[in-house]
Amino acid sequence: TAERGLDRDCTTLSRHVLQQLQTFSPQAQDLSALMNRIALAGKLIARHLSRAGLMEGVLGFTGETNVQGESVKKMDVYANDVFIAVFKQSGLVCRLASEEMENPYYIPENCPIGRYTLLYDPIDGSSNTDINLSLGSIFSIRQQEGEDLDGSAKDLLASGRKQIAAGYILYGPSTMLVYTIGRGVHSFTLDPSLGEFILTEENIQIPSHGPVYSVNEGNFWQWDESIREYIRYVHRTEGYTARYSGAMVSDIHRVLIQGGVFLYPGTVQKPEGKLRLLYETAPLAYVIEQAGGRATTGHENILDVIPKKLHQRTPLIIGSREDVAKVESFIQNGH
Ligand code: AHM
Ligand code: MG
Repeated sequence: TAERGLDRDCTTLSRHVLQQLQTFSPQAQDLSALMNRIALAGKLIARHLSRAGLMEGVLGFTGETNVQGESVKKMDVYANDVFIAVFKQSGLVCRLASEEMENPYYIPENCPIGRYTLLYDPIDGSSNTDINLSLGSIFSIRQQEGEDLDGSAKDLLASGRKQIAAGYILYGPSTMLVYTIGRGVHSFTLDPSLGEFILTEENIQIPSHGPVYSVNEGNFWQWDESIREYIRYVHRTEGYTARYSGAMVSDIHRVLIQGGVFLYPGTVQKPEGKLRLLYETAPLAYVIEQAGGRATTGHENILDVIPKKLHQRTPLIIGSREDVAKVESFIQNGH
């Protein structure tokens, strides 16, 4: 059995970023360094997760509630702090904004020169934490626009088209990193003995249609009738299969590879749904669009949505072109 890493001449993540940009331009160097830092955060979190059950005080809730009104887990705090610690030393990032922090976190020592902002969800799928199931981290990088002298970070209230890199880390049986810098989507697998993310697949293309539909059907009576109608259509049509893990990074990763659609629609109580635009839906939309798929709120391309606030939520319908179009047609035309 040949080892993939050797077969492929061990293309590491940082080398891959440089190769894609085919240049030693400052931006190529910056992006390579930024991706390297994200990879380091991923390795630290993966290591912590793999031993979580063996350590005291690592799992469970902190007893606090975050800005979103959700109970915070110790793992959320740990992973949030890992990203901060890793980017403090990067020199490149002046601000970080995440699901776990009400306002952006500024790194003053990086600010005059740090030209980038990192937006991230440190732990996606928090409900999987204490039961040893798949989790993720989601990241997005934007160029800082203007000086942000008043610390309002207003320049972040711009569409997902402003992302210069985005992706996710999937903590599953192995740890994978999937990213795009606008030149296709590429996946890497962590070789724990080398401590390196090694290229596993380049230019991933999502199938135009697939068997998977991934949605929390427990919310059925909370949805709009058009979403219920779509699900009824799925139920009476042959060839669909339901998959929903509680961590969208893993569900959307499955959809990326096998095709299909992931939905988190609005509900009666939360018309905008649950997921946040800047560090959840926009980065995943960027990845899926780069792989030839689509992401929409049902009425607007996710990458065109301009948020009014940092933690704005959007409904999400994401995946294979034809499957997303089908859901859209139920929302817009009722069939
Ligand atoms: P989180 O970042 O707080 O974990 O929330 C995001 C997660 C998604 O990964 C997942 O698809 C969804 O929330 C599950 O929510 P629900 O239990 O409402 O279906
Ligand atoms: Mg999240």
